[in-house]
Amino acid sequence: MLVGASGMYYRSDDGRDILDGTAGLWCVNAGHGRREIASAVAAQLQELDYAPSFQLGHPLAFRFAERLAEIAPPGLDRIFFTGSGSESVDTALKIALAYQRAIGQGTRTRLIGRERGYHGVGFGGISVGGLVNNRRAFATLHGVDHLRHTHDPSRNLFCDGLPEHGVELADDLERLVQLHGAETIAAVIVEPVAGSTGVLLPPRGYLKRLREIASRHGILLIFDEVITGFGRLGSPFAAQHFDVIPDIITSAKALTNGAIPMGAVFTSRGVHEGLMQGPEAAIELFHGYTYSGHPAACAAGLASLDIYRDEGLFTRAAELQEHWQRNLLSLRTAPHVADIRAMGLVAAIELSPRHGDPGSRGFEVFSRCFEKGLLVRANGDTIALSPPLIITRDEIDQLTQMLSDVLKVTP
Ligand code: PXG
Repeated sequence: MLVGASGMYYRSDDGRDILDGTAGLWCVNAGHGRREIASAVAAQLQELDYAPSFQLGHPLAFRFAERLAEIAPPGLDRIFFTGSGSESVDTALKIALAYQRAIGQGTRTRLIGRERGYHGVGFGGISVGGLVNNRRAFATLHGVDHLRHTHDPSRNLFCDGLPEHGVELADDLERLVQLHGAETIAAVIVEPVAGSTGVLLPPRGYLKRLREIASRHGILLIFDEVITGFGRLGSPFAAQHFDVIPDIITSAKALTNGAIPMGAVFTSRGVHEGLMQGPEAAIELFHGYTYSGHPAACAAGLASLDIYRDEGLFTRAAELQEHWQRNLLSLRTAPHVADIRAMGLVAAIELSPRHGDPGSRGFEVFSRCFEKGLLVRANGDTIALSPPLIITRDEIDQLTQMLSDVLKVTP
C-alpha cells in the first residue's frame, strides 16, 4: 500500500521510502507531489470547476491545446482532449475512420495493429492490441488485422542502441495491403517503442519504412505515444526522436504528470481539414466525452508543461541515456537475465521464466525490490523501468544496485 509520495519517492504504509523506478505507471515524469500542479488545480477548481465542451468552451482548453501544439511534431497541431489513454486510442481510431469516409474513402474501414501491441482496454484498443489475455475473454472488433511484432531475441539480444535487425518487418504492412486491398485499410497503429509488452525497441529504420508504406497506400499512421510522449526518450515525442511524423498521435499519462486523468489526440492539419467539411453549424465529428478538456485537467497539464520546460525534462532522458544504458546493461551477467533493452529513460530486464511457472520469478523480483525500497514493474517475467525524468545519476546507481542485489538472491 502506498500512502504518500514526494519527488523520486513513494511512502509505504509501514513508513518506508520507496524509490520510484516506474514514474507511478509510466506517468509521473516530473516526480511526485509537485506543488505547482496542486496549486494550479486548486485555483482552477475555485475559478471554474467544470465546463461542458459540447457547444461551449473555456479558455484554458484552448490555451492548453496551443501550448501542446508548440511542442508537437511539425504539423500535428490539432488537438482533441480525452480522459485517458484508452479513450485517446478509441478517439484516434474513430477519427481515422471518419476522416477516410469524409474524403470519399468510405471503403477504408479496416484497422491494423501489431502483435504484442498495447493500446489500453477500450474495445478499439483491445482489438488493435496484440495481447491475447486482453482479448480472449472479450469480443473484439471485426475487420482488424495485425502486423507481426518486432521482438527477435535470436538476432537482437543485449543491443546497445536500437536493434540492428528487423527493418523488413515493416513490409508486413505491404503484405496486408496485398491480402486485403489498400482501399479497405483506414489506419495502422503502433507504439513507437512498445511499453507494456516489455519495452520493445523498433529495429533501425523500421518506423521510417512503415511511414513510407502507409503513405504510399493512403493509410493513416497512428503513433500511440501514451508512454513515449512527454520526454521519455529524450524528445517531447518519439516522433521527433525517430524523425518520423505520423498523421495522428495519442497521448495521456505524463500529459498531466499523472496528477489528473486526461488524454490528448494530436492530428495533422490534413486530417483535421478533411473532417471539417459541411455547413458551419453542423457537427463534423460525432464524438466527445463529458470530461473532454476538463478545466482541472487542463490546469494540471499547463502546470506540467511549465515544469517540463523550465527543468529541461523533455531532453533530460537524452542527457542521462548513456549513464542509464551503461548501468542497466551491467546487469547482463546477473542470474536469470535473458535480455536487457534500454533507451532514453526506459528499460526492460527480461528474466528467463521458471520451468512450468511463468511470471513467478518476475513477481518475486518485484516483491523483493519493494521490500528493499525500490518500485519496479513486473510484466510477466520482464521487469520494466521508467523512472521520473528528474532522476539523478546517483539515484540511477542506487536503483541498479538494489536491482542487482535482488537478482542475486532471487531463485
Ligand atoms: N496506450 C499505451 C501505449 C499504453 O501504454 C494505454 C494506451 C491506455 O491508457 P489508459 O490511460 O487507458 O490506461 C496505455 C496504458 C503496464 C501498464 O503494466 C501500462 C499501461 C496501463 C496499465 C499498466 O505497463 N499503459
